[in-house]
Amino acid sequence: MKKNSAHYRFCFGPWNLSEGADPYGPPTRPAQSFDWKLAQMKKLGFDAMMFHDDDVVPDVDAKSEKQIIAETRELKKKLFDAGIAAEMVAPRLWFSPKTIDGAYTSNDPKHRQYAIDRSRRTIDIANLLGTDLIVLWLAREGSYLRESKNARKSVDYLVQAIDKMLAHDKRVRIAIEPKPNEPMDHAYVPTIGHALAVANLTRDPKRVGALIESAHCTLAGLDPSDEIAFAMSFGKLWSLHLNDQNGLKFDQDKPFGSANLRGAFNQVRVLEQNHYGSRGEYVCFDVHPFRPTKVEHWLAHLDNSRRTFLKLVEKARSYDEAKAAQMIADRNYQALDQYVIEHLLGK
Ligand code: GLO
Ligand code: MG
Repeated sequence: MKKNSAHYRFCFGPWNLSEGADPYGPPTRPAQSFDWKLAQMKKLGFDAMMFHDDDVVPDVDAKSEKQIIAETRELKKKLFDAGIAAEMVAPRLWFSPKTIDGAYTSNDPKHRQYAIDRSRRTIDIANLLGTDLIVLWLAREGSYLRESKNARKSVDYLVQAIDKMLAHDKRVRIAIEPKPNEPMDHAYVPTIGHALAVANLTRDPKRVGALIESAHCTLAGLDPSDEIAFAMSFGKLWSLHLNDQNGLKFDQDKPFGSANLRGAFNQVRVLEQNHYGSRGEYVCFDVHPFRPTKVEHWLAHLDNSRRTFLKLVEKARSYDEAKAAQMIADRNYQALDQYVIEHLLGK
């Protein structure tokens, strides 16, 4: 295998230092300030932070343009002083009373407009932070019951919204983060194939790509490494949320490699083979601490995910491609299977 000389750069978001609340119980760790989170990121030696618009400007809907600019500049200075880059900004379109029944695909035209206006503001925030990447996790674009929405029209609404964002800024790039379910019963853009198909309908398909999250692929019953390979075939993998997921349940956001180490190896291998990171893309971990995690162990899920990733990079680089090729040529997949297992076990 051709060695990937690119040095990987790592990223997480403020929400990944979460407090442990779930639908059945309250937080298990006290909320921390942004400054504390930034300091932890520095301590861990990560390179970049990803943001929701309201991670940058809390309560963004209630603020004037002037205030938004001032607060974004203030945060930009903190990032600069810490030597941390802003990887992307995502409009948080799933909290507002105006997005209860969907954002870009709401049945109410006023609410669709709200989603577009907020997304344009997100682009302005991203510009001030020095990133051209906007991530769209389409949390509420789907349905709880089929008859409540028009799935055909929803695709038009999505394309129209993305077109407005592309027109707002000539340089902006949009990465769609597909997820098949949760919070919706079914989402309109469940897989990377759907995301790229939607991209193709927009006014500038070159500027619309994708972000893959391992757990979301698993929830769709798909293999994350194949999804990564698919997006990379189109040159469209612009960001990555590595994590893990134990089968078809609620979205678990486990540490990378925690549930399926071999699956994690295959993700790293495909990233290596296709030189992920060579165009400046970051490896982001969209992971959360297990709920019982104590305050003193609060950073471990991020540190561990990166450790696992880097160990798997070594495993991908030391994988004996010639030996594997012989087994493949001989159609001896039993031997290939055992080779992979023993390689991962360190034999
Ligand atoms: C949830 C998503 C979420 C997004 C984030 C950025 O399932 O993975 O964490 O990645 O909001 O848009
Ligand atoms: Mg994610």
